[in-house]
Amino acid sequence: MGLYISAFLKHLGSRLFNSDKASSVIIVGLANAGKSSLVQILKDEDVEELHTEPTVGHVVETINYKDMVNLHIWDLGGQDKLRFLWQRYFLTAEAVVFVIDSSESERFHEALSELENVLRAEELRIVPVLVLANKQDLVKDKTQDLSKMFDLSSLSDRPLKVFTCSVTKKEGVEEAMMWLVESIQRNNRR
Ligand SMILES: Nc1nc2c(ncn2[C@@H]2O[C@H](COP(=O)(O)OP(=O)(O)OP(=O)(O)O)[C@@H](O)[C@H]2O)c(=O)[nH]1
Ligand SMILES: [Mg+2]
Repeated sequence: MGLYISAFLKHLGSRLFNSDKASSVIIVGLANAGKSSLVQILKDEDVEELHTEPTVGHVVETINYKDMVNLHIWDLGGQDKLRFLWQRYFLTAEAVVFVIDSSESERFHEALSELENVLRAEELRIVPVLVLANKQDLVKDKTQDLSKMFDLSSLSDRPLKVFTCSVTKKEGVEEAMMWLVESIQRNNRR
């Protein structure tokens, strides 16, 4: 009997407070930046080896992140011919992760221009944007500071923050994700 009551209360609580609801997060960025690799380690922190193929269209995963929040993660293909598809996902997105390959300085300009397009989208006006300067393990210039180049927070009043990380080394991802989860939760309370 006690079990039934506690299950009922849990169900009631989740209906009232919507705690089972998954927040939609879109992951975008140029091809080969490490988006699908990121999803793999979010799904399974203990995974030893990452295997990815270029994403065509989208791949969606539902993840319970650290027992804190359910995330519907939309991993979108970054090849230039596929980027026009990103905007289809803007309307339902509650957060954006924009991944950059920090070792590919010749494509920073292109990445920045795509990030600006995302920030200009009306549907995403208030959603938090996490910029992940990935592949830090490949960066030779240790003075490189992408947090200035890719920090466009002065142009908008939404939560936007740049974090450095290496997805394959599993460094820096957790801190960045915690910021994102807290930003989503703060937005949902508004
Ligand atoms: N050295 C290094 N390689 C990484 C890192 N993150 C991802 N990679 C590698 O980068 C390559 C591309 O990774 P993906 O995750 O498939 O890239 P993507 O952004 O999903 O690419 P598209 O699906 O084409 O848009 C793979 O070989 C990954 O192993 C990292 O932090 N460091
Ligand atoms: Mg991919």
